[in-house]
Amino acid sequence: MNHDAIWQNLHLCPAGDINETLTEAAIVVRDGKVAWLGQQAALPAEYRKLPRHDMAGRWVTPGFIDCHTHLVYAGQRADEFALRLAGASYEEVARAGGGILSSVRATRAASEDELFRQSASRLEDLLAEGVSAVEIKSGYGLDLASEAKMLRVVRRLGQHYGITVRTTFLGAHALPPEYANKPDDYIGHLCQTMLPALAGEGLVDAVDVFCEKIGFNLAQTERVFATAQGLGLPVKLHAEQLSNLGGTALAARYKALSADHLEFLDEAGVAAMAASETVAVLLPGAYYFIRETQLPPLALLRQYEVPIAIATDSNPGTSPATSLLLMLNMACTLFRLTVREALLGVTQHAAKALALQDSHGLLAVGRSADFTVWSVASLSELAYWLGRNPAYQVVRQGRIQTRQKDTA
Ligand code: DI6
Ligand code: FE
Repeated sequence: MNHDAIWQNLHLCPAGDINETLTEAAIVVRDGKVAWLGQQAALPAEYRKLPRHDMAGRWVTPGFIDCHTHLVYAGQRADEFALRLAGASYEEVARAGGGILSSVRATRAASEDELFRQSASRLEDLLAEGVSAVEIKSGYGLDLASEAKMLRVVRRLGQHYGITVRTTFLGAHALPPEYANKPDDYIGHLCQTMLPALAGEGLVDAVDVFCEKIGFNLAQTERVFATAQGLGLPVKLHAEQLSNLGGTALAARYKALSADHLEFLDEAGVAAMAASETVAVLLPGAYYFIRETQLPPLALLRQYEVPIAIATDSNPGTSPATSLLLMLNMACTLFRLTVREALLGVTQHAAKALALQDSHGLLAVGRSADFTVWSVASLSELAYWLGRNPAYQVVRQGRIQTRQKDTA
């Protein structure tokens, strides 16, 4: 069936930048791609006969990008949440064998279909908010077969929903029980066996490490990065979330696509990121959920003009979030981002954090027609509502995915 059509009578924010908008605009979609966009009055004659969707003055943005998630896992950790409410810290729970390792047990035990089913329901929440590309990490398998299972589920999710997914291998997320007290042996196994095998199957788009006192140290992180580099894979890093180990500077040396979390990042780390054009991915859901009080160094990131992205970090331990819109709000209220910064953080800058800037995060002629029509009077509403989704239409590859109640 032919879906070519004109979306007209809309306000357009084509680059995710609220300072660059068009009113009385139109988008022409042909073969799933943007064929033309601009001021409606300038619509070229050749398109005038196409069917039209009237948007009654609603706002349109590019499809959003969630550039840091651990969305594929089995089970949940509400009981651990209750323990933490009773006074246990995230580190204490982790050291007692709970935390990430309890999700590893559940994920290893789940069949691939069951893992797909549980993860798909979380992904659908994101898609309903107009997310059209998502990064999903492994790291709850921690052995070759289970990590492969997770990454295959990620690929299947992308195919099933017709969205862009980027897989990130996070085998260095926690120490599996088989290697208790032998972190260097595990990293050796990861570098010699796991990562080459998974990359060989085409399951790995990027490589990440949890560089933290309760994760892996700088030397171990560098071994993983060197292996990734040898395989031609880009790297990312969970860095300076709970303490400052200097992971960001190491990541910058390896030209990391992004360094993520960053609450404890110092000026030297920010300068290193600026020099290597590494994106700073801020994760307000995790900051909120573990009741962190150390704020990421926003003033320094601005001063050094480091691009800032915002993501859900969707995971069972520190950010059981399935709403990117809620993260926009939290990035503004908790971290003091402006609405402009927040929206750039889920469009252009998030695309850059995944090396997708040439295809995603911006609506332009020739690119995939992935956009969201919002029933809002101004784009500030996208960061304003707490737990409300004003998406009117989600359009992917030129096809209307959902039509929701009009919230305006
Ligand atoms: N940092 C986080 O916030 C998550 N992983 C990571 O490396 C937490 C993952 C979990 O607790 O399950
Ligand atoms: Fe994370």
